[in-house]
Amino acid sequence: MKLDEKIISKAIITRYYQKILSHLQVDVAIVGGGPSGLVAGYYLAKEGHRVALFERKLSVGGGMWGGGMLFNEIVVQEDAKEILEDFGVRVQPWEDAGYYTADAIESVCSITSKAIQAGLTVFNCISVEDVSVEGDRITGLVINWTPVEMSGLHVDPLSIGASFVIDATGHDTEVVHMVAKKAPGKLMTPSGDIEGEKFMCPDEAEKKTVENTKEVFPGLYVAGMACNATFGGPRMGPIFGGMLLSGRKVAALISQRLK
Ligand code: 48F
Repeated sequence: MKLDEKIISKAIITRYYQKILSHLQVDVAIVGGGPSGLVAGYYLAKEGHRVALFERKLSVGGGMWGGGMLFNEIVVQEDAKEILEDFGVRVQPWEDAGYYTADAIESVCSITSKAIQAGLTVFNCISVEDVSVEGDRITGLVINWTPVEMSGLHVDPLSIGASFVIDATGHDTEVVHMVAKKAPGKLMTPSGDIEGEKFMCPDEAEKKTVENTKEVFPGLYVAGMACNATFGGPRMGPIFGGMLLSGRKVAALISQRLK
């Protein structure tokens, strides 16, 4: 068979077009493809919800690829181990002290692969630049190609409708910032605005990340590092359990509301 570049191009364009068209309205839109966003996407998709994840970069995985300071091993604590095992990631106990290690590359690849096979649709190289709000509830996202954002081209964005949105953008908690800018004082935080991340304290940060995994504005939830940045918990240490537990918790909270 002689390969025809026009047929190949048509296949790529048509399939992508079908994919994006079928996700113009979703149950849950996740912003950020780090560990918390991917884990949330997996558990939501597994429950049968229509879920799209938008990631600014070419590759998902966020801060997980580099383990700690580019040593590409991750550490999780006892209660997060079963989440890695749900994804088929091989974990090894560390000194029988309740810590476990896993290869960072295997973790990102296995979590991503299982999440997509469970039904999560990932749109990479797309940046969320704003949100849609009707009344006092979030109703969707405003998106654009990352290269458009990077080059500063004057190109209008497009919109995606969502019943729920998860801000899983990490330290920068970008979606919450977008809401806070246009609806000052309206967040479900103690001050009504973003509380900001405090100094590093791994033990407290892990607990607070899970505790702070909740709704911050009607229809908008936070997961992962964005939780402490929004609600004022400490910065994490080089441990990933809280991210995984937060992703699973936000999926359970939203799933409950979608029922
Ligand atoms: O930072 P990131 O990995 O977030 P996370 O899930 O996990 C944090 C851990 O990696 C690590 C830790 C702390 O000790 O355990 O730091 O909370 O992933 C966030 C992802 O969001 C993307 C960004 O490129 C990254 O991959 N992102 C950020 N802003 C946007 C976005 C945006 N506006 N639109 C699309 N993607």
